[in-house]
Amino acid sequence: MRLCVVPRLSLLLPMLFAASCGGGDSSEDPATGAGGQAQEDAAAQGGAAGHAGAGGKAGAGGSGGKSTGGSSGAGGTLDAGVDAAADVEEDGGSDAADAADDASDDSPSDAFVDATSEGEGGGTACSGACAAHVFDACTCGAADPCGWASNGTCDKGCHEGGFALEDEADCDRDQDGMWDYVELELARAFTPSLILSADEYYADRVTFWAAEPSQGNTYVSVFYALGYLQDGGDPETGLTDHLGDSEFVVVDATTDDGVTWAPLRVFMSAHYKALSDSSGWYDAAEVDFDTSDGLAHPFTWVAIWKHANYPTIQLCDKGAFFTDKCDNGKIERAEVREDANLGSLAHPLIDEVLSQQGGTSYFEYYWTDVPFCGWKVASKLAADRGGCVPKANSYQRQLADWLGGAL
Ligand SMILES: [Ca+2]
Ligand SMILES: [Ca+2]
Ligand SMILES: [Ca+2]
Repeated sequence: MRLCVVPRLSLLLPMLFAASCGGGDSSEDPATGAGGQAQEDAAAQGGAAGHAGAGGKAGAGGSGGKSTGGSSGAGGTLDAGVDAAADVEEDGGSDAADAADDASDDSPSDAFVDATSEGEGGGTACSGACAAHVFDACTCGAADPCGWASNGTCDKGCHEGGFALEDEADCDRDQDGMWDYVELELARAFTPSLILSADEYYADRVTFWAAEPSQGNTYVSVFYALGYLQDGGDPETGLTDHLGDSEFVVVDATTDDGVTWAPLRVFMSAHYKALSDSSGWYDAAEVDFDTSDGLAHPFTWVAIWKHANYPTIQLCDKGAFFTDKCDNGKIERAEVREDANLGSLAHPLIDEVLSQQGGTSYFEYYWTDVPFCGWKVASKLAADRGGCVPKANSYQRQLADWLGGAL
C-alpha cells in the first residue's frame, strides 16, 4: 500500500449549520439531531453565535451587507465563489462604511443604531436596508420585517450577524442539518478527477451529487453520481454492454475547526453489486489527490467502456477478474452544479431528471427505484428497462446503501 500525503484544505467552511442565533435553543433536526449538536459544537469552539463562531468567519458579528457578513478576507476563490453564486444584491457604499465602523463592534444594539441612522439618510430604515440587503438588527429581527424567511434565497448572513431571523427553509433545503452552500462548496472541493482512457468513447455523463453530515456530526460524506449515458461493454468482447451506467464515488471529509478540511476515505464503485464487484473503500492515504487548483480531487482511474473506478491503474487492471483496463488518456474533473444537489432521503430536492442532451424527453430517477438507462428509454416502468443497468444498481439503492452505512 502506498502512503500518500493527505491534502489539508483551508476552506473556511463551518462543519454544520447552527439552527439559531442569539442564545435560543436550536430546533432539533428530526432526522439527524444535527441542529442541537451543531449548537454544542459551536459553543465548544468558543463561538458565541453558532455558525459565525464555528466558521471563524471574518466580518461576522458586524452589521455589514452580505459580502461582509459572509466570508470576506481569507476565503480565497472558494468563498468568492459562494458569495458570487448566492449574493444577488449589491451593497451600497454606506454599507461598506458601516461594516468598517463596526469591524470591532459586535453589539446588536449598535447595529440597530446604525440601521436607524442609515435610514435617516435615505428613506425608512427597513425599506432602505431591505433593498440593499443589509444584515442588521432591523432587517434580521425575529419579526422578519423584510420578509426574508422562506423567500427562496438563503439569508445566511443574518445568522452570521448573530441576529434572530431563522431561514432554515432557504438555507438547509434538504433539512439534513448542514447548510446547502456548505454542501456545495465541500462537493466542489472533493469532486473526483477522472482519469479516462484515450479510447473512452462512452465518456458522456451527467453528474448529480448529495452531501450529508454523519451520525454524530464527526464528518461529512459527499456522494457523486456519475451517470454515464452508455456502458460500452468489455473492451475485448463488447459483451455486457448496457444503456446507462450508474457509477458513483463517495468522499468522506472532516474538519477539526471548521477551517481546515481533509479527506478521510473514498469509496469507488466498480461493478457495484454485480458478480464482478470490485468496489471498495480506500483510506485517503491510499488515494492520490489532484491538488492543482488548491482543492483535493481524488484521482479516479476509470476502466475503459465499463467506467469502474479505482484509485490506481494496478487495481484497475486487476479489477473484475482482470477484465477491466485503464490508461492515462485524459483527465476530466466531475462537474458539480449548484442545481444538481439531490438532497436527502427525508427531503429529496431532485428525483426525476429530464434528459439534458437535447433531442429526447426521457427521464432518469435518483430516489425512485428503477433501473438507470442513461436517458435512453421513454418508459419509467422497470419492465421496459431490461437493457439498462440492473435494478440492484439503481441510484435509489446506491443512495440508500450510502445513507444506511451499507457501502
Ligand atoms: Ca431567505
Ligand atoms: Ca442541507
Ligand atoms: Ca444534503
